[in-house]
Amino acid sequence: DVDLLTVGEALVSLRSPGPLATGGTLTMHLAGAECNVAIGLARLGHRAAWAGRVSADELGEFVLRQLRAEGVGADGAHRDPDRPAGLMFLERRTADVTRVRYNRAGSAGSALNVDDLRGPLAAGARVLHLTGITPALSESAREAVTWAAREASAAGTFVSLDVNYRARLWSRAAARATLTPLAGYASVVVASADELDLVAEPGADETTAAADLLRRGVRTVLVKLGADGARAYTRDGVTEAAAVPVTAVDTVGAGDAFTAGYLSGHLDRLDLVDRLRRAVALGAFAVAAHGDWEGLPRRDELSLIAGSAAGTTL
Ligand code: KDG
Repeated sequence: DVDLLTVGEALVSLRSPGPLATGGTLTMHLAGAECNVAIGLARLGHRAAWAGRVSADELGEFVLRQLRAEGVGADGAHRDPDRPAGLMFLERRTADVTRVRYNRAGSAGSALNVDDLRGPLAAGARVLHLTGITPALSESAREAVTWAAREASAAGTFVSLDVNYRARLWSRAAARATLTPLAGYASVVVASADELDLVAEPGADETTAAADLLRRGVRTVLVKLGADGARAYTRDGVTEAAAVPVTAVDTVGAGDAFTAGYLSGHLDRLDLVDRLRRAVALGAFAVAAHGDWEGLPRRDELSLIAGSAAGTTL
């Protein structure tokens, strides 16, 4: 069995350095929140696997090659001959504003279903990581993610859920209806402050939402605060971690990196403070480099920015 299994949609991300409407050069990258987390863990030496549906064409091949190149197990990937790859365009509209556009309706990834996940789940994993993106993609994907969470939690597997609300995919009310019960299967729930009420009562503030989740069996509620670091709620109280100060060049993927760092710490059996330290360190690596995951560290690189002075290493 692997350390971490994650399931979701792997996207082909096409990045434009300027306005999309004027064309020009696009660069092609693997994206998808769950893939980002799997890569973050694999870079740190954990055994990570991804399961989902990819198109049966060159784009699907690209996705699988990227995952394998990063050491992520992809034996649980199904090649779908009938559906195209999900695409994401990232348009750098100004130096500070990046716009996202999806072409993913009806994609191979969105056709994920329960049967796709039976084999990967039966193979076993210490951690099952899920996000609130995949259940927004289709009815069958929602069923698949809910089924996987229920099965894993019943088997005593540590389930991680990153709320990851995507307003372009569904309304807050629809997200809440699916994600609130889903969070009940999780051992750790990761959210930004404005996502917490999607897994609790509408309008619940941070403390109330966290208390509610802990009452429902969640062991740790992690609130991502960006440049302000993070807060963790457990039965023992609240623990805070400051962010690692870096020059941010691209915040896409920062949340996934944070989650990967936390789960790496969990797998290494670190205590809460050190799990949070690794989480904010990975978040810093992600924002300090372009790309969703390209800048994530190998284990021997962790100390490069974690509290050490920036500069040239001779
Ligand atoms: O967290 C980064 C993700 O948002 C990106 O890789 C694409 O999964 C993605 C999504 O659906 O937005």
